[in-house]
Amino acid sequence: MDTQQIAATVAGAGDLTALEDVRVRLLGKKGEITGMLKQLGGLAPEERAAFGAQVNALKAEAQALLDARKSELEGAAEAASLDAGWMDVTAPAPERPLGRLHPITLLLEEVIDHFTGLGFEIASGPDIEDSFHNFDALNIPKDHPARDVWDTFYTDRGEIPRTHTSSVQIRTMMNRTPPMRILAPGRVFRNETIDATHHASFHQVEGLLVDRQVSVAHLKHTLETLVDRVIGRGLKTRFRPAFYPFVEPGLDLDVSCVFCHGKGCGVCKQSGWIELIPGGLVHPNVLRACGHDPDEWQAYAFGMGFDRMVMLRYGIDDIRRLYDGRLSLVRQF
Ligand code: FA5
Repeated sequence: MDTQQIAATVAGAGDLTALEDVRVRLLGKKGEITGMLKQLGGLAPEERAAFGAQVNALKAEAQALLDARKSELEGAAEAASLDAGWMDVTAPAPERPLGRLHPITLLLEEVIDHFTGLGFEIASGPDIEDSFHNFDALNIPKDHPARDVWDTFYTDRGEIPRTHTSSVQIRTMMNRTPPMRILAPGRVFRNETIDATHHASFHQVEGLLVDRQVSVAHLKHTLETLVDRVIGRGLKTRFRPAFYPFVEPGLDLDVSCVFCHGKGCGVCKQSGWIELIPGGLVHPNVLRACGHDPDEWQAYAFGMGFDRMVMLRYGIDDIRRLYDGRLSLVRQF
């Protein structure tokens, strides 16, 4: 075996395992070069020195070739593993679709922001009410025709999915001592036929302020400021007398129609005005039912139909669009 044969055998080892086999075949205990060294003992003394030097040189060369091939193969193995685990840390992250807030939530956040800035606290009450909080304490006695105005659902146990957030007025006034200012957003339920402006489950936001010497002027200012800051600057407003058993006097705030700017259109039924927020001064009977002396304390209250406010603010002409669950709506905000 000569240097050239050894070089060819070593170069032919394709990986580290094959190279180890070659090493054993050449330099192992029973390897070919080891075998040649073993033959030294059988040689004549004059041949021994020359043959010994030749075999040792061959052995050193074989070792050098094995070492060189080994580091070559190790380098290639390392490069392959780096290639397999390569990662571009500068590559942009895969895009994840972002959620959007529903327009009801968006406007509610603005309204809450506006009222908390005026010192109102956020209050809440249960969705399922009893007759006392939904009707009786609000000056709507049993068998009074006014009860029919609210198309009430009843559960099997006679409980009432609340028909308005005015029930929270009662819960608040019964549990706190005046003065107080609260805003109570929530869901309400009515057995109504669903159309473009009516739903059977919708939102109201109740406002209540109890203090000394509260007058309609305070309510008027509060509602006008709300319309101006939150619904739309420059909208005209007007107040009309209205009847709600739990307020006296009662009124409705109308705004000039945002769709036709007061000229008259289908949405405002050609009147140029849209009824927006009912309210009034809390009836003395209601204050008394909650344990407050109406001679000492007065209150104003209002109850926004919130879905309709959202529709006006964002130009949505059908209440059903707020509830049909289509992403095309929320993607616009
Ligand atoms: C009430 O519910 C009174 N509790 C409001 C109130 C509070 C008056 C405090 C005085 C003092 P009304 O039934 O009109 O009132 O409802 C209030 C608003 O809810 C309406 O102006 C309207 O915007 C909205 N609304 C009523 N019914 C529906 C419905 N089916 N779908 C969507 N919005 C409705």
